[in-house]
Amino acid sequence: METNKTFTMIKPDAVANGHIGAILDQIIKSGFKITAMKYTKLSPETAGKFYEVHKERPFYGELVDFMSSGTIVAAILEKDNAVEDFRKLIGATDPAKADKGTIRNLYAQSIGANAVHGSDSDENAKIEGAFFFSGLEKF
Ligand code: 3AN
Repeated sequence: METNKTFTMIKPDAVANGHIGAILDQIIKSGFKITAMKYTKLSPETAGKFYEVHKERPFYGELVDFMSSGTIVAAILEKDNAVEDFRKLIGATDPAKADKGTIRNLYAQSIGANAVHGSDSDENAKIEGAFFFSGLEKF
């Protein structure tokens, strides 16, 4: 299993609030290398497909609406122990519970509008990266 790559999105709340630069800066200064990046907007269909694993959860509709509500930045990140280290850097799903100085502590609005996504396993990092960046074998 790979352990050196993860996938992230800067979510519509953080993009709309002007935090792209600060978040990317924090990611890079924490030792991650950006190996692919895309500035884009998801349709409700695409957001629904991306979050299909959460289909049965009560917040699925809200999540899909939110993630297709504005521009996002999707990126593949590289670093030793990338998945785990990035989850630490972003903090808990609920920003009220996120450690001080984490990206969600600094920039998230709520448990739904929580500034950034980070893959939760190597397997999902691969699937999620391929969802946005196809045909880029070396990434
Ligand atoms: P994480 O992004 O920290 O891995 P998950 O996988 O539990 O968290 O949830 C995926 C996404 O669904 C979260 N990033 C968040 O935007 C949204 N979400 C999770 N729990 C809730 C909730 N209770 N209400 C609204 N949105 C939620």
